[in-house]
Amino acid sequence: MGAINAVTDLSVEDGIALITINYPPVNALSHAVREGIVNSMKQAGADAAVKAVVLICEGRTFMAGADITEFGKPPKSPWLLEVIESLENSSKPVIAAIHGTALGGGLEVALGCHYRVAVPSAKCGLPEVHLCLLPGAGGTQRLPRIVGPEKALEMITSGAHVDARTCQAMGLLDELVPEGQLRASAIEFAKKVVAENRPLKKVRDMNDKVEAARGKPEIFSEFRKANARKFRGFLAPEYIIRSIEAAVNLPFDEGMQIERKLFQELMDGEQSAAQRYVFFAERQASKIPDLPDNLPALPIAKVGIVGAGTMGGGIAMNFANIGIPVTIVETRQEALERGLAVIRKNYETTAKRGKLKTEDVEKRMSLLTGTLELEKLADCDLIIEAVFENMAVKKEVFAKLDKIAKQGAILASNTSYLDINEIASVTQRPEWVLGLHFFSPANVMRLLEVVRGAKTSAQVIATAMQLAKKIGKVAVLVGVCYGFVGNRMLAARQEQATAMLMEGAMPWDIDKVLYDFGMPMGPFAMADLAGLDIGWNKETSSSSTVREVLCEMDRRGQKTGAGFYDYDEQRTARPSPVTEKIIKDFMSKAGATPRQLSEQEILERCIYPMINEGAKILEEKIALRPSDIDIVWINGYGWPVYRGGPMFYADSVGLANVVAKLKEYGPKLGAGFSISPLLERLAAEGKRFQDLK
Ligand code: T1G
Ligand code: NAD
Repeated sequence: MGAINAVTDLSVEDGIALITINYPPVNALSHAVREGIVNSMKQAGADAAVKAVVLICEGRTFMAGADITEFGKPPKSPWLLEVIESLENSSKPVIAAIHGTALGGGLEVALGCHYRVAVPSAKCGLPEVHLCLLPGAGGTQRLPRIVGPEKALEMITSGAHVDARTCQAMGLLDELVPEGQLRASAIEFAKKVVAENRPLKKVRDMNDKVEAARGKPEIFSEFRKANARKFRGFLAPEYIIRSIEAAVNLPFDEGMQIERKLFQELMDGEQSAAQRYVFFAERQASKIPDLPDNLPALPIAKVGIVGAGTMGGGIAMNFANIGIPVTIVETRQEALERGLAVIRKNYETTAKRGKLKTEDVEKRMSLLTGTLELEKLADCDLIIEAVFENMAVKKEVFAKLDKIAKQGAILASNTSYLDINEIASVTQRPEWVLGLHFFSPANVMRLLEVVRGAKTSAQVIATAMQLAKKIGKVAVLVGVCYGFVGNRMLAARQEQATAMLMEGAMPWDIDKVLYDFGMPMGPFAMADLAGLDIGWNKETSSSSTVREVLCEMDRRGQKTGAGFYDYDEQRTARPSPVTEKIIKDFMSKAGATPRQLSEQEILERCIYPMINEGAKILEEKIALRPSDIDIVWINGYGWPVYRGGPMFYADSVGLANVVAKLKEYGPKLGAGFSISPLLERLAAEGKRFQDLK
């Protein structure tokens, strides 16, 4: 037998044919892999000595799906459906041997096999929803036949990677075999199937569970209702539900046609194009051109956090979650206890939701040590400062850390806006200083802006980028400027949102437009959540802005039950006549005449200046690539992933349109506003940000 093609090998052992796929990094179902399987099945089928077939993969994982890099290119036969038919229609038993992650088309291939065995560390999932797709090779028709429609709805709309034991319990896997013995165990399993003359279990023919759900439309209507908020704006979940409905209500082949039609509609849609762009953009973000690939990361075995406030606590949890001991320093015992209590409460809440075992709560808490002595951080490998956003306070802390911390310790600041170079300048080791900008809540938000200072060393950056992945963060490398990437662009949006209040729009008008666009909330609801008094000083307050007046009236946001909005006991926001009057007073004092702003104008004046600021950030090399900016906004500010991020969105509306609108709004955008030369050039050349290399 031997090599069928460059990525497929066919061998026979004791009458069992082994089709072995080897197409790094994740054995994606490229054309060559598909061809390899189909041709191997033909050969194995024709060989009388072959009694059964095992499909297995080399490398770190079973097939992790269709080859996403082939999407949008002319498809080549054999299609995935042909591959699956060649397996399912085999006259000899076919066993899928799974390790790593059997995902998407990879799991669909396994569902086309008659039996599935896996090692306990394996996971299975249909994550196509994250690409705004649905499993288009029978996944929505075969999975419900095995696990039932309810579980299939959960699994496919969440795209979750389900552990092997749970998969076995659901009937998705026939047997778990010992770790490291997959190949031999799969062969033994195949021999057992032959010896016991077990049937060729075709999933397509397993109709009990779907028939049992027939005539129960409430399964789907209740699922839609229960997830309406979570699925808001996303197309794929509804398409998945409809496809599974077809699996319940129609014969297999008709259901497959519905699945195919729905799949193609999604594949041809804007949302999938955006989410596929984001898939690769997220992976691109970790690639730093001027960092040697093999630069080893420094070991981080002990972490110190300075400040146990809103951010310090959440940051500490990220490290305790992966077993790294953390020492947290505060100035007062009361602040320290409050900070540690918040961490325990967060863990206990997660445990109550069944997402953490009680013993793990204690294990993680035991990794946290509180102290009032900065000196206790002397042997830390990494120290992250999260004290007040005040340059003098931060410089004082860094000057002390410079004397206390061991040589080779990385010193990081979680500052939201301040100059990392200035902070580093108070130390004798600026090459060990950088910004690690987490987002609130720091134990939840996936984004980490890694801020490279002028003197930060390559090894410190490499260590930070790799550590981010270990703590489950998406790291984006950014340069030093006020507010880095995310907050700098946010300021451009906030400035316009505030300006439009003086033209006739109310906070709730502006928030509605951004909410309908897909943001989790608008700028004013967000300000109320964070607290209107961040950066506000009672002593110097002079009623010069709407925000100041609100704070002076003790309307400091959700925490005081009122801010831009009024809040009831359930913290539900309602437009406030108080705020409306304050705004109208400001307008009449300014002699401004209110006018009706269209939703289109509100949207463009909030988003286009952000895009323009993004272009300036690229000009100044504060960000490496436009897609990094998109990853910042999707993972740090709730930009809807199905719109690809502000720079991708700009390309989708057309840079020439963005420039034209910015020119049209001109003076309304403020005295200091100017259009980025890069944006103007690309627009004039009919190019996109994606064309920037
Ligand atoms: N196609 C092509 N390349 C892929 C790929 C795929 N499916 N999956 C991963 N890669 C590349 C990735 O770009 C990166 O490349 C490298 O592999 C390592 O990935 C009909 C239509 C498998 C859990 O959605 O979730 O099947 O950057 O950095 O963190 O129904 O990759 O090194 O050059 O993410 O260890 C459904 C997507 C496809 C799974 C591994 N499948 N992949 O995670 O490594 S749609 C998916 C993942 C489909 C059918 C439909 C993860 C992973 P590079 P990585 P990782
Ligand atoms: P916070 O006021 O909630 O907490 C700061 C803590 O630092 C307080 O508990 C204070 O007692 C402590 N502290 C002050 N000086 C100290 C010192 N010398 N030694 C030890 N502890 C000291 O503030 P926060 O919201 O956690 O913000 C902390 C930093 O993180 C700021 O730079 C902020 O800009 C940044 N940040 C905040 C957010 C956010 O949403 N809150 C998001 C990202 C970054």
